[in-house]
Amino acid sequence: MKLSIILSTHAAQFQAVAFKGDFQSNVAKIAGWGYDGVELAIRDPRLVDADELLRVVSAHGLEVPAIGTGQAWGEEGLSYTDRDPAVRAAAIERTKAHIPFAARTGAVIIVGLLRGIVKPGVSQGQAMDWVVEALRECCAAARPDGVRIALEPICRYETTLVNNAGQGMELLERIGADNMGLLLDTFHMNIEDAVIEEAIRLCGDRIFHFHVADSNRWYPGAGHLDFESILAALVATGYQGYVSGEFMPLPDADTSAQQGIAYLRSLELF
Ligand code: LER
Ligand code: MN
Repeated sequence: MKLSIILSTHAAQFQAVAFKGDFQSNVAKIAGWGYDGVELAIRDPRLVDADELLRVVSAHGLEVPAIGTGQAWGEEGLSYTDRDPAVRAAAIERTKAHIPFAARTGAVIIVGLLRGIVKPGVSQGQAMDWVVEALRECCAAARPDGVRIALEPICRYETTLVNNAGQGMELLERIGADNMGLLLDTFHMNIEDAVIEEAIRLCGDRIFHFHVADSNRWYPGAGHLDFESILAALVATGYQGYVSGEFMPLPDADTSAQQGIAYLRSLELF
């Protein structure tokens, strides 16, 4: 199974991203530690030079398994569930704007908090309808290029819109697109899914991407999750994608990345 870690192309506020800024030297370090890929967190594709990003990543022998989009929410407040239709439309357009780079790299486009939260004056049902409409439109736009989109169940402390694996599968059912799947994140599953391995089995071949952090959102091995068992369940689904580190840069970014990969590679599965 291949391993990646998240790298933001720009400075960002979200804390569970170990590497931000100074792209080239971060890519070199990540490759040097033995990772196979970098998951790129890109706020706005118009702000990055895709050719240059790919040149740097390829020069270090890395792949780009996924593109994270959450900074458009975190830094700009875009979401599919805003009361303002212009903001909802902008969130959909921003998702679509990732399609060309995703097509070039084979990356999955991640929808985390870009779906948004339930804002005052909006019902949960209305918000979910907007999420379904938005993702149907994005999947239709991505399909001709063979691009896949992964919705991430996210814990209750960040949103009420799709917290666990079962709700994620229900959403996929409603969207009804074969290029729509799920991103499962062990940090969120530890809070929301009664048995993480069962959640993985439930999602099966609809798992398009996978985030790892330990129970405390430190690097795997720093908390109490049973990664041997969790990743065995993932392998048993036939998953061929990346396991991507999304954890706090603690005690510092370099140490967390090195400890995380050392621990994961020490498991039989890698
Ligand atoms: C993003 O992948 C994630 O896991 C969320 O916690 C972001 O808010
Ligand atoms: Mn995540």
